[in-house]
Amino acid sequence: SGEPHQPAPPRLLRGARRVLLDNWTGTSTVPSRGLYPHQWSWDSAFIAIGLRHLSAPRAQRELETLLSAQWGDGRIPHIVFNPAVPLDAYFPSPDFWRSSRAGAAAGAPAAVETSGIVQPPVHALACLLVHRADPRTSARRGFLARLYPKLAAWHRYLTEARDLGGHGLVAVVHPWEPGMDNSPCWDAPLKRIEPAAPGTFRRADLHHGAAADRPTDLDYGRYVRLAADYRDRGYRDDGPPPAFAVEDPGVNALLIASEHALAEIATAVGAAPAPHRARARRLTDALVKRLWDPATGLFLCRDLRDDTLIPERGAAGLLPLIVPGLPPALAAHLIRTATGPHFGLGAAARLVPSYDLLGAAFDASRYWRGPAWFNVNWLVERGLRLHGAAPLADTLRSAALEVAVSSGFAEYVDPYTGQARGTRNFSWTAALALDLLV
Ligand code: 9WN
Repeated sequence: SGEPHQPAPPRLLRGARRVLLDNWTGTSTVPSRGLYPHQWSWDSAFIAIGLRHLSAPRAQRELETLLSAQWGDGRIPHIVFNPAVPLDAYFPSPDFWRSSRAGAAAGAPAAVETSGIVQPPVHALACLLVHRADPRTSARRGFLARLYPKLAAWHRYLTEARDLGGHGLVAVVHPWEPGMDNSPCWDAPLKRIEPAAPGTFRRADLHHGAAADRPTDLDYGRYVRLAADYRDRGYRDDGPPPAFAVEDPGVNALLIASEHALAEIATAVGAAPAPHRARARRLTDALVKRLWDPATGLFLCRDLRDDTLIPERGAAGLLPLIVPGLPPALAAHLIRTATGPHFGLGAAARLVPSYDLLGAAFDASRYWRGPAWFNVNWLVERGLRLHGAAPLADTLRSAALEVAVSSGFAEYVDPYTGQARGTRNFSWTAALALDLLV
């Protein structure tokens, strides 16, 4: 087509605004109208980061809606269900999770149905950025003052109930929790899980996406088994260790970045920032000690079932670049890894892939097994800037803006060609492009 190589910013602005307006429900934003018709936890955080440039009150509302579904034990559920959406529009639906009954002992809300697992804690970071976009409106609405105790309870849940290994890091108990569902990093730990029988559940995602872009039926069988087992133990984190328990560098890096943000928020509301800074330092030490792998120059996932590092290079291992207190030598090493043959930044790849370009399991189309995602690229872009690699950040930023527009705000893209994969008009793609633009 006669597409100009460099998208005109007005086109990007118009397109991104349209996606975010179309996907707004009145109280929050759906990730996509067809494939994901409810509210997702880390999507809402990324969406709010972009939405703040269009409407600060709306961005505040996005996060308030999510946090109003917080459980008594502090967890923020990964999905908040919209009761107006038919049950068969998304699987697993509220009648699978049964949060208000199965999660009652863990403090699941009675008035709204949610899932029972979590997603990466980007929320405090998002709240701070949303506040900064319009501090006056934020102060008038008491935005930070109302959200601070909720965010503190959320981080407490993660660092206490979810420190399953007892080594000072957060563990995930389901592949949906780190948000990178079918990453090859989960292949080995998932092998131990007996999949739910194919006839016992009905996927809804294949009505909206190409099967080759999505996880397999076998993956889904295991996702269902793990989620049902967690539900059947009342979503409790004490008791026998779960069958799937992994320390993920992305989740922990985002928690650390959010803990630093929480220190700023504490200061803004007249609370003490020091405990948050201390916790961020402790988490950073544990992250380096438990997950840094000098041989690959990357952070790896640690399988708690046998306490070993999983020898797969996932993009989550680059996300500690977002950590302000990362030792400079490690940051430099991570940047070399990002620009090397496995991730191809500034070289073979247009955008940072979700998984090792040279890995045996690499697949340029299939979801988290190779395609480039815009939230990952936004985080890497921010991290490069944070650690003094501005020219490389500029290169990545231009590529991300170009591909966001040319792909129709795709959910993910082929990391080499930028060709659209998954669903289109995806909210966080639009939101984060907007944030990179302004
Ligand atoms: C399961 C909503 C979510 C994202 C995840 C992404 C995908 C869900 C699914 O969509 O996961 O939570 O149905 O595949 O992997 O990161 O938050 O956009």
